[in-house]
Amino acid sequence: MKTRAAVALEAGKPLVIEEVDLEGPKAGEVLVEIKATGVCHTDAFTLSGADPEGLFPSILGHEGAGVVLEVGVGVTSVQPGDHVIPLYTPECRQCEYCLSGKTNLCQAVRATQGKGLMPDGTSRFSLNGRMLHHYMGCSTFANHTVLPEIALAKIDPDAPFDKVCYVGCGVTTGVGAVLYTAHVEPGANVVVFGLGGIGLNVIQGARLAGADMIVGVDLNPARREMAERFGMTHFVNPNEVEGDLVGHLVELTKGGADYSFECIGNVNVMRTALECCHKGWGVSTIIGVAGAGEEISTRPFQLVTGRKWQGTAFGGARGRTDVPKIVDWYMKGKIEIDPLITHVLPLERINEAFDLMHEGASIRTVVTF
Ligand code: NAD
Ligand code: DAO
Ligand code: ZN
Repeated sequence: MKTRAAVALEAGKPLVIEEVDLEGPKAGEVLVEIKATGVCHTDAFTLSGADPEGLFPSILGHEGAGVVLEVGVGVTSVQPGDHVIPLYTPECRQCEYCLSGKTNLCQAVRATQGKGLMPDGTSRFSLNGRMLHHYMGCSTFANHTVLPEIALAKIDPDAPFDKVCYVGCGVTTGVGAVLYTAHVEPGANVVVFGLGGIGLNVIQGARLAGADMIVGVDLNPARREMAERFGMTHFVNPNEVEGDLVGHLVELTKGGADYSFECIGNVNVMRTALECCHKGWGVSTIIGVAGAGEEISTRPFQLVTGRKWQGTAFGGARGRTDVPKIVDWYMKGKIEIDPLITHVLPLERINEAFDLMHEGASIRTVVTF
């Protein structure tokens, strides 16, 4: 079939809207009509050329929602008409990783997904006879895409596509980091570095967990209002702190954070996030993705004296199990999404979504088809 897609022909160039060819689903695969997709920093990172694993030409996008149109042989967990969210972290429930119960990093299709291919080692997309790579196993910047069955979360059919697409990455990453990775408990003190599309979801995750003090740290004072709406109790702008930021945060939290989260991708901030944690038990979770080749450092004595450093991908969420629940939380009003979607654009204007992101003017732009 033909479908409309925003194609990344080469690094550093705007996406180009094209009619591309899409082959139907093979065994274990599913054809999905994408109704809406968020545009995330990771898409921009790959498009910029800075992502060492970026492949071109490709169809980017990994934060979508849509409807199942057709299923391949052997598919049992979804059927045509089901509403779904594509998962860049699939959940096969059979691999060593899934069965361990210790991680959400299912490895069932990891090798081919990382090469921009479907599990059989081929691509379903092409343009004028030239193969186009899939992206993060999702390629949601296309009106139609094909995914492995294990990479689809079946969701409430009443959930609005243009809102819950954000659960496909940002919401789950932020809220999940608090609930599934850090396991924040009621009454905890939490410090969140970076109040963007991820950090604001960490804030609302901390509120959901019953955290007491929720400190937000951002250089952009314009982020304060939204963060307060999502549950932030104290705002710190590092530019307004005289002296040492770590000392300031330790004093504010009366001894240090029980939990901190780095939601920027800045290795210096990662260090601050660890060191502002409470001696003896503070846990710092890295969410931000640092630039290629960058490294973190601290004095090992920070760890010897009981602080813990960890990271999380997709908030530690097991996609097929947890994503439908998070959509339900949204539908029941337990979490908010609507205010975070600051811009909605048609596919033809998708490049403007990247401009808005780079200007810091948007929290999330959603593209509709
Ligand atoms: P964003 O740009 O929307 O937000 C970043 C925020 O950090 C902005 O508000 C900015 O003002 C603030 N900031 C920048 N430098 C700062 C500094 N030195 N001190 C304090 N604040 C600072 O980004 P986002 O969409 O929220 O993404 C955050 C990070 O999370 C990115 O690195 C992204 O790649 C990563 N991410 C990780 C996962 C995962 O599974 N681990 C998933 C999605 C995104
Ligand atoms: O299993 O080796 C692996 C890789 C899993 C990829 C996890 C993605 C990490 C988060 C990147 C940003 C997502 C938008
Ligand atoms: Zn698995």
